[in-house]
This record gives sequence, structure tokens and C-alpha cells, in this order.
Amino acid sequence: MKFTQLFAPVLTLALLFSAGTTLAQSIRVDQGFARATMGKQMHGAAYVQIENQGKTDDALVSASSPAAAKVELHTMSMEGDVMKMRALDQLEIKAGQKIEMKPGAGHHLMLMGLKNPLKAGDSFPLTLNFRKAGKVETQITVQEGAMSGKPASGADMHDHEHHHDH
Ligand SMILES: [Cu+2]
Repeated sequence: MKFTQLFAPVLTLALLFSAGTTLAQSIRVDQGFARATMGKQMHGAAYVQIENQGKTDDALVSASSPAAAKVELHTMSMEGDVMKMRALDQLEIKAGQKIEMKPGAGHHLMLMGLKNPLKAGDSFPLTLNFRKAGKVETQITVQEGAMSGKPASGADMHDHEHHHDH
């Protein structure tokens, strides 16, 4: 009957797809760290390394942590002499690609509305949600803040206070 013939290829594709998603985790997240916050600072930034060890492109689509009310994906870039930061909807990670987040440039995970100040030596879990790989949990270790002691450089001083009206 016509109905079954039409639907057979669709079903096969669906089965193939679900078989694919049960394969071993292809996204690796590690080396997570955050900078200690000062005083009543409400936001912090966390940095992780993400490696796509799979054969398909993926994307980081959201993140969450019990340490913050909200986690946003941000990117920074120099525009002339000004460091600009903006929120990203998602971060593409191609098959085989490795993304290393670092303070001062590129991407970071913005911890909005910290529940407690981040103290050096503390750690907290962070869950990254990938379009294909799903949820990957990692541990973030808090490191000494860049601003403790010496005056910070322009890039560190930028520290996310004035760019977060959204
Ligand atoms: Cu930010």
C-alpha cells in the first residue's frame, strides 16, 4: 500500500539518526576556569576548552550553572582601539575543531547574577548544551583574579561591567 512505501525511507533515516546519537560523546570540555570576583561584582567570566572529536559539526547553544542566575555566551573583539563584547546565540564547533577560551579576547561564558562571589580555590559545575551532543557537564575552578594587587590592564579591566545592559 502506498502509505507504507512513502514512509519507509523516512523511518530508515530516523533510525539511522537515533543510532548516531547513541555513539560515544564526541565533545570534550575541560580546563574550565573562572576569575575570582571582587567585592559585590555581580558577573564573572568562565573559560573552557571545547574539542569536537566527532565527525560532524556541532554548536554550543546554551549553558547553565548553579553558581549564576544565567550563563551567556559572549565574544569580544577589538574594533579600532575599543574592546567590544556581544552575546552570541550559539558557537559553531566544526568536526575536529578545538576552541580555547582565554581572558582578554575571543569567547567566554558570562556568569550573570552570581549567587556568591567567586573565590580563588572554589569550584562549581557548569553545564554546556550542544546542539547534537546534548548536555556536557564540566567543573570550573576559580583562579586568582587579574585585578588582585596590581592595576589591571585595559583588556582585563574591561571586566564586563558596562557592556551588559541587555
Ligand atoms: Cu561577557
